[in-house]
Amino acid sequence: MSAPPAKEGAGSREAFYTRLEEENLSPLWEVLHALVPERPQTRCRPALWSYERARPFIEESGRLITAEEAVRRVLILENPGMKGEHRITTTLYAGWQLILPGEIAPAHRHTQSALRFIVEGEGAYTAVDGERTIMHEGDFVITPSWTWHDHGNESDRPVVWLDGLDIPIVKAFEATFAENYPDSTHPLTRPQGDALARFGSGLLPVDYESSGPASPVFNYPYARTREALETMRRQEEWDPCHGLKLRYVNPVNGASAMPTIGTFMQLLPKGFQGLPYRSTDATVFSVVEGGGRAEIGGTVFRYSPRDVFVVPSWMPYRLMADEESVLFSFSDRPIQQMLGLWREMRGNE
Ligand code: 1HN
Repeated sequence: MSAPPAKEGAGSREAFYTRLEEENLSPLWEVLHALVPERPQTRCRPALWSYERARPFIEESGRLITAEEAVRRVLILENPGMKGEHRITTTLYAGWQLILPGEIAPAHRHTQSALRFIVEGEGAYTAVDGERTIMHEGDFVITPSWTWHDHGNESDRPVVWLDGLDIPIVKAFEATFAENYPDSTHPLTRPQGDALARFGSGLLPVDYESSGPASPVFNYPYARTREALETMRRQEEWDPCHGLKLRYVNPVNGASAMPTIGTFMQLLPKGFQGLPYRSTDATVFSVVEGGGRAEIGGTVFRYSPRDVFVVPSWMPYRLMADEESVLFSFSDRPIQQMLGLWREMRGNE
C-alpha cells in the first residue's frame, strides 16, 4: 500500500457520504455519539393525565361508538414527547378503556401482553383462556401473550380500566401476531376463582409445570394487596424513596407476573417526603388512593386518585404524599433485568 493520502476537505467527505449512501453504507464516526450516548437519551417526557379532565372525554367516547364497533373503546395516553406514536413510554402503551353496561369487547388474542388496572366501577369481567374474573377498583388483571380474552360489563354502571401493553416492544421485534375468535366470547372451561385458588393461595398443584413465563394467576385482587400493605405498615419500615413498595409476582417462580412488564404497588404515609430516585425503566403510575405531588425532572405534578403520571428513564423523581397514598405502577423492568441492563440510583448520588 502507498502512503495515506493527505487529509481531504469536508466537501469531499460529503461527496464520499453521498457515494456511500448509494451502496446502503454510512460512516459510523458521524453518529457514534448519538448511537452510544453516555447516559439514556429519551424523547419520553414526564407528564400527568388528570382523570377528572379525561373523564368527560371517556364518557363522550361511550356515546360516539359502541364497544362492539370499536372492538376496544380506548383513549390512548400519548406521551407528549412522542405524540401519535401510541406509547406512554418508549417501550410501553397505555390507554383508558371504557365498557358500558351490557357491552361485550369481543374475544381475540395477540402476542402482546396486556395488563388491566381497574380505575372506576366494578362488576365487569375479563375472561382469560376459559376463566372469568370479576373486576373491582384496584384489581390488577393480566392477559398474557397469546391468551384468548374478552371483556363484558354485567353491572349497571360504566367500568373504566387502564390498559398497559408491551406493543412497542413486540413491534421492535417484529413479532406481532393477532387473531379474532369466531364468537364474541370464548367458551368458559373453569369456574370463577379457580386460578386464584389453585395458584394464588401459597400452594401449587403438586405436579404443576408451567407452560410459559406468565403467571397462572390472572387477577391480583386489590383487597388482598391493600391488606398486605396495611399489615406491613405496622412495622414502620419506610424506604426513603418508595415508602412501602411491593412487586407483583408469578407465584411459580417469583418473577414478574408477565415477562415483559413489571408491576408494583406502594403505600406512602401522609406527609411522606421521598428522596430522589431514578432508574432505567421509565415508569407509569396510576394513583389508587390519596393525593400528593410527584416532582419529575424538576417539574411538580399534583396527583389525585385515578390520575396517571409517567417518569422517563433515568430522570430523577421524588414522591411527596400530602395524604396517605397508594400508587400502582408498571414498567419494562423485568426485561431490562433479564438482559443485565437495569440500573437505579438513590438519593443525590
Ligand atoms: C387489546 O387487546 C385490549 O384486550 C386493549 O382489552 C387495548 C390495544 C392494542 C392492541 C390490543 C384488550 C389494546 C389491545
